[in-house]
Amino acid sequence: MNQKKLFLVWLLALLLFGCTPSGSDIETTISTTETAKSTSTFTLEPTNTLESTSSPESTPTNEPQQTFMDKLYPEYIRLMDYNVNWDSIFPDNDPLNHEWRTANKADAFKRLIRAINPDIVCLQEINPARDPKDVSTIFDKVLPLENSSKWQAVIDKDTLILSRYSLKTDNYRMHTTSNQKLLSQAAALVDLPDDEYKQKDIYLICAHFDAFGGQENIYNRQMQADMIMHQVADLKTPGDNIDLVQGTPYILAGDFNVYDTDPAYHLTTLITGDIVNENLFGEDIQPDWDDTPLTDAKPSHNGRELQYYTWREDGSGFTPGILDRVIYSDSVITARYSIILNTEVLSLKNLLKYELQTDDVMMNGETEYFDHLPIVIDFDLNN
Ligand SMILES: [Ca+2]
Ligand SMILES: [Ca+2]
Ligand SMILES: [Ca+2]
Ligand SMILES: [Ca+2]
Repeated sequence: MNQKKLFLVWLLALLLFGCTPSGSDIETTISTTETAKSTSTFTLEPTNTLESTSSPESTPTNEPQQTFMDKLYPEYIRLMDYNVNWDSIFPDNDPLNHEWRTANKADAFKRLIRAINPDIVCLQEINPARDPKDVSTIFDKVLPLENSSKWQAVIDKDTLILSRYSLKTDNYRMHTTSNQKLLSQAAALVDLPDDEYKQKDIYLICAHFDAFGGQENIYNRQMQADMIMHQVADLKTPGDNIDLVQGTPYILAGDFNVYDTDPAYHLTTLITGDIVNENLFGEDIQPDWDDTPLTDAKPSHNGRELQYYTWREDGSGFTPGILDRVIYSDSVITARYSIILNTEVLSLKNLLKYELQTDDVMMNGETEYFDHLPIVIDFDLNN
């Protein structure tokens, strides 16, 4: 039993015996049980269901208030982005498990997607040899759709897009030449139901950029970003390979491997449209529909605006980092709720409410090995 479980048992015992610990008691206990966690800011969860610190003070109003993880309005589109760590979401005996698979998170993944209840999903580190149905059948079991509809899925290399709405890929894929194939990422138009969203759909690129340091990998990441901006230039203007209806919201999600050990200029490219390899991918662009930069959603752990890392492995020699991003065309779509779901610091009340377990986002809870954490963003299409 680790220290956190001991702490939860202690807290339960206090509640059972009717004692109410003062805030300072709790802080003291936490500071003594959490001293080993050098990079963790661990504070007590608020006692209400709203885990965010950003909400306004309670003002009487008829408007619904954001609570933790609940969609504020049903018409918001919820995106989940998650690097799952090579095929960890499949059972041990799955013959298609990737050779780099190290963990079995099959049950935890089911709990996470049930709790998050996304509309569209971008996953990375799925064995490229898989049929995308391997993943969509998991969603069909855990989050069955009405009218016997099925979850839709497309895969490109290890990146996979899932949607509860139909996905269009003809004329919406990334258009790479034969020697640019490795730069390709999963891409699809999410065809939202016209009766609810009129003519509005969402275009999603689900990316996994080259990993590790070194000049070659840094160069490859820049090429991948340039390639995506080339695609954005195409989708905005009539002709060439892809055309979107003017004002169609688009989202660039995934694991962009944004490290603090290199300049990570590829992130700047993805937001500002400054293409570096202009001889290959064309002139710089103004990526948003109103010719402004895009926006990085910058979610925080459980919406509390204290921690922002999306990857962490203590003892690896690397500091926790924001490797994973959700970047979007903010002129036509707004992120109303942005969180990194971290079950490890989730209040007991919300663990119980969402039927999650403390270690659900961990590869190894004893060593603070999270690998990547899931990101949840609610998009409002009415702006
Ligand atoms: Ca539609
Ligand atoms: Ca075009
Ligand atoms: Ca440039
Ligand atoms: Ca903008």
